[in-house]
Amino acid sequence: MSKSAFQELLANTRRLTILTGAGVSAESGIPTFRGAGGLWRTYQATELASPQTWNANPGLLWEFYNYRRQIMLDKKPNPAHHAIAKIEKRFREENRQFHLITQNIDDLHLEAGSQNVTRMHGSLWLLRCCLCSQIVENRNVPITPSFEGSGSPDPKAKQSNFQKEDLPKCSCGGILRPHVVWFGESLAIEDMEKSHEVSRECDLFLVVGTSAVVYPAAGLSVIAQRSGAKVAVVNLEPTTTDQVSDFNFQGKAGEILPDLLMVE
Ligand code: BV8
Ligand code: ZN
Repeated sequence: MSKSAFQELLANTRRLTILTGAGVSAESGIPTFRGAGGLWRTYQATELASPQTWNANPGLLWEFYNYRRQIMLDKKPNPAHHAIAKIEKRFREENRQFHLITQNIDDLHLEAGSQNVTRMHGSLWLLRCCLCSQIVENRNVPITPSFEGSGSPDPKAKQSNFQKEDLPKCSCGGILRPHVVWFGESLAIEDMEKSHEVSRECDLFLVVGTSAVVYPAAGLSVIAQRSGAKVAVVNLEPTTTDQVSDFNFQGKAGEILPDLLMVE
């Protein structure tokens, strides 16, 4: 189906839900997971992001996240993030429902002005105490002075050897970890419930820049489609979501979305 058919549908949509993945931040210069950028040193990002790695070597995992926080310092929202924030504003002004579900932890959607956002996998800028579970915002780069200059993705970079005293601490004395969802960890129940609700109840479900490999996020488009929503995909490449999609727009999100959502 064509762009004009999509735009006709968008004009008559009462409830719009958008799901984004790493591809929406690619044009901001942030490496995606499964592209070439998915490697850090000799590890796949998906191998590192696990409680097993944390328990075995919290210093290595903090090096990885310290690096990802560091590369965010000069990154900005791109036209895809701005288009999504603008269509939300239009829906709010026209009393129509909008919700954004993102798998990304870079917070660029918030920086672009998106408000109704569920960050299913957490945030690079939130830390959680392993002892008292307190969640704190923390924008220190490096995360602690011991991590100054650490985190190089170069496979030949010297292996980290951080001690507990090098790691960030909570006011209660506990060690602070990134407040992100690792593989094998459950999502926050309120995020799961909200994501399911807005996928079930929308008329139009727009999926932008995700390889649809990671669950439960990858299952949301099926929930939307089964609940009667139309599904649209914006991606550089074919993904499994195409099996349930009514519309498919191949290309860069930053180039497609401002025109597709008519928020030039
Ligand atoms: C869980 C945070 C219950 C950390 C991340 C079935 C049901 C339930 C669980 C599972 C299941 N099957 C398998 C599992 C386990 C696992 C899973 O899904 N594994 C995968 C690898 C098979 N899921 C979990 O563990 C989840 N937990 O379900 O709890 C449970 C509990 C115990 C045991 C079992 C189940 C937790 C998953 C969350 C993991 N955390 N991130 C961090 O970021 O460091 S996931 C990580 O991958 C990122 O969040 C990322 O967003 C996400 C998904 O990747 P994408 O965003 O899609 O990025 P990717 O690079 O893959 O693709 C980019 C796409 O963009 C590409 O298609 C590309 O073509 C496109 N693109 C690129 N440039 C552009 C573009 N498109 C448009 N424009 C461009 N310019
Ligand atoms: Zn604490």
